[in-house]
Amino acid sequence: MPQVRCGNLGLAVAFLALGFAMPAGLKRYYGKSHLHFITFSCYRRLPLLKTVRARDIFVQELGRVRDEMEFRLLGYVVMPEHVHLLMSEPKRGTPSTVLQKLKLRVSRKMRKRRKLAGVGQLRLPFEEVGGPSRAFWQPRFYDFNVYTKGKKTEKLNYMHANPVTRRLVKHPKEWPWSSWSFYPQGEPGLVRMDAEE
Ligand code: NI
Repeated sequence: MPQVRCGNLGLAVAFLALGFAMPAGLKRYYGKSHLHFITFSCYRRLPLLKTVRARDIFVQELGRVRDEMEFRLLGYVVMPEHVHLLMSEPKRGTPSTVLQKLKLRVSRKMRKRRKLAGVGQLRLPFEEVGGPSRAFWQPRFYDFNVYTKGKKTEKLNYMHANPVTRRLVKHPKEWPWSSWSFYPQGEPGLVRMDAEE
């Protein structure tokens, strides 16, 4: 399902028609200058971001899409099979259009890498399990509006602790694919972080 407003509306209508409440995090609230805590996963939650290379590509594209669409990036973590972002709304478009672009850009880059690597060599798992569509991302994303300082801190702490909770590392500093080094030290990490306003 495309990450656009009409798509979400269609989803909302479908849920209402089935007599269900819209699942939390799928309903969009835009235009209130809130921050957005976004969560999205790799296709079937496969660990398609398990390599250093894949996570580096993701972070690089995240920075590029931020510059192009002009949103403020306040926090992130790239996990082996999912990503969290804390971001402002972009100058043009919505978090949905940002996610659409980012997901497309990253999956294209990953495919390009596969071609460069040559046939039969370095087969990425999504080729084997993703089938002919070679999907990289799970459709949709979860979006929670963040508009208090307390919630912002909570989400940042949650993101930075994620690799430790998952026992990938012992300390957040050992996982460079997050905004940890920026808080509160303000040290630059793999991608530039933005000031809140
Ligand atoms: Ni997580």
